[in-house]
Amino acid sequence: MTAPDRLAEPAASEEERAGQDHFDRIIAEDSRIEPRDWMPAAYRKTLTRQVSQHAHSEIIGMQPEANWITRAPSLKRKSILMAKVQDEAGHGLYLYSAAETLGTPRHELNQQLLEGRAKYSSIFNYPARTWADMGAIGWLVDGAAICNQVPLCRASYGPYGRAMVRICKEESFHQRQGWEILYELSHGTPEQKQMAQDAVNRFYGPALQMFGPPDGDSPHSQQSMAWNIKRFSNDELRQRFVDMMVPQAEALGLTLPDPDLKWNEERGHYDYGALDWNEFKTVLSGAGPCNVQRMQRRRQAHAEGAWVREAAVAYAAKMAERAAEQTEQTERTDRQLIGA
Ligand code: BYC
Repeated sequence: MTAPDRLAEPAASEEERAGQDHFDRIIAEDSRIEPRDWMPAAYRKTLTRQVSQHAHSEIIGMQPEANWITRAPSLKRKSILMAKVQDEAGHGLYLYSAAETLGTPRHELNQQLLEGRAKYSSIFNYPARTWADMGAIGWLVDGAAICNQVPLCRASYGPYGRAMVRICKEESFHQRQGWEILYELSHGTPEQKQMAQDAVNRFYGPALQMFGPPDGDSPHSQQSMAWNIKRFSNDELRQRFVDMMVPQAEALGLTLPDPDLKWNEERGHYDYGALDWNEFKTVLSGAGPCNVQRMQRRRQAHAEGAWVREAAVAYAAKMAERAAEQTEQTERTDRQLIGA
């Protein structure tokens, strides 16, 4: 454990001291913290923030792709896209479940999103204008998600790491379907190839910003890395992503929209041009191209789903009542049998 954290949270009681020692040992051994283990309040807070923001991103992230389900160019494409959007809903559910184990109920996390108190990934505030955008989202956005999320499978918080394992497997399928859409388009007519290139041009920069602000402007990174939540810094993962995407773009026959992209022999990495961090800040402040639309749609879907939640609660109450009646009946029969 880092010294600043110990100073920020002095362990008061003997129980807390023992808890902190246990926590420090687990982190030092690169092992896992589980929900019932003692953990520093700041660790719980940052994880609740990160995991719930991640869950919100999955749920809001359904919107740009759902937009194309009715317009997919074939039945096969439609069913693949539907499965992908459904997967994103599933990812949201695993992540809300993992976040809940930290003590904040799901309805409260959801409320934070609906009231604009919680963030979700900047990338989902961009419009999906053409069918090629489904390819670019799959290839670039899910590609960035894999790069960012594979290390999270080793996050120190057990429920989060375990949720990420399954999510990453599904993300690999998502990236391949995006790649395949772009490959078909870039090997189709000149217009189709242009459509693919245009989608890549629009999504490449925002995909690089998914990794978060540059390390020097990232308030949470240092502590999250000391706690083994994040395994690599934002810039390290961004670099890894660029290095991974350059040969893939070549194989697709498309170009990445960055005139400064160049192999640097000395560093053993690609150099890349500056990103537009003002645009990133604008999107985070709620003024991106689709922020208002995304939140309106989410609030509308939440309101329209009220009857489903009410029905689920009523069904659960009915089942509990039946189970209680059955237990009572069994006990009565038992008492009769033993003549009590
Ligand atoms: N967009 O100190 P930093 C997906 C915020 S889902 C918006 O670096 P941290 C997919 C950050 O939250 C993709 N906000 O923070 C789904 C913090 O704000 P607060 C989502 C961003 O947490 C459906 C502030 O900026 N992936 O791929 O150490 C279909 C300072 O940043 C962004 C995850 O959530 C951003 N891009 O690092 C298809 C992965 N970047 O809370 C695909 C898990 C930063 O202080 N999360 N912020 O107000 C993470 O790995 C980390 O939370 C981040 C940020 C790397 C995103």
